[in-house]
Amino acid sequence: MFNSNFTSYDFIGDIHGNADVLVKLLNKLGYLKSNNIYSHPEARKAIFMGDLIDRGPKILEVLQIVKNMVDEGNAFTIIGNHEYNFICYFTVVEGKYLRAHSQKNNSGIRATLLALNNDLELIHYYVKWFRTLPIYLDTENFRVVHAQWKQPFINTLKEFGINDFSNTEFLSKSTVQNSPEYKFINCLLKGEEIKVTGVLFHDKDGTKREYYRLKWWKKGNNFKVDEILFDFPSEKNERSISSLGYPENNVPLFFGHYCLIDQQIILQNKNCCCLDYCISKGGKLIAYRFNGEKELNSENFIYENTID
Ligand SMILES: [Mn+2]
Repeated sequence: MFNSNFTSYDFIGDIHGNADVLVKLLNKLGYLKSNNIYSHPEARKAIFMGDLIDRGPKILEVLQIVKNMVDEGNAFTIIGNHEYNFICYFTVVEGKYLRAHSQKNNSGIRATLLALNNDLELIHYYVKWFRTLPIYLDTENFRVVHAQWKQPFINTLKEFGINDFSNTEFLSKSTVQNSPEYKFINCLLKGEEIKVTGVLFHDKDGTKREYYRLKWWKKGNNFKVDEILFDFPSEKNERSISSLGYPENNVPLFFGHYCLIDQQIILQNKNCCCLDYCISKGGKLIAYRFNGEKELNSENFIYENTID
């Protein structure tokens, strides 16, 4: 699927239903629409980081644009945690939904259901497609995962021959808290979190929690908590945290998920690049134009802002 001699890829961050911005970005990148399908005149290919759905305002249009490109061989997309949640929400195993239809889960999925007109046939059409999307891409020239590249977990998935959610048993196990499958999927699609006892964080839903998302791409032994954890309150905390980072000699890695709103567009590392700048909250939709370089270059970012 990925020829090692072909390296003309445009990696595109989390879209979350922002079709108009996506179209502007595709145009800026030189993709042209014909017969309702975007393609690049120089045969470049787009690679999406997942999280196509939820939030809005044009989720169905995003799905159509991306799926048409993928079906035509003009693009690839991996799965994000939002597509994963969507699959689980609509999959019943032993008489139970794999993702509870709780008030919180219902509200997370509402925009997508509205966009799909609550049409069960259309919903299951996309569930079926999402279940074919790779969890990660591991090629000779680059890698892609939605949130975190954790080599031992990838290795185990490879041993089991699993790289999507087409297997219902695996899907089902991945929803059982503290199972190995849960641990792997939670890490690759949502990223590791570190528990800091006694320091409560009020997340966006107002829930208090002690877990903080780790800036796992940083490498070192003595990080202060506020250097390496997202949203850590500015209280004094003496604890130090070590992190393995992403190996310097590995091929460039692209990921999304971390919603880097109000942050400068920078590379996390010379071979490590987050492309999620939180388009649904007034941020940007970002692409990285790749041509096979081993060391990434921040001049290769191309982006579009939210359309008011
Ligand atoms: Mn995500």
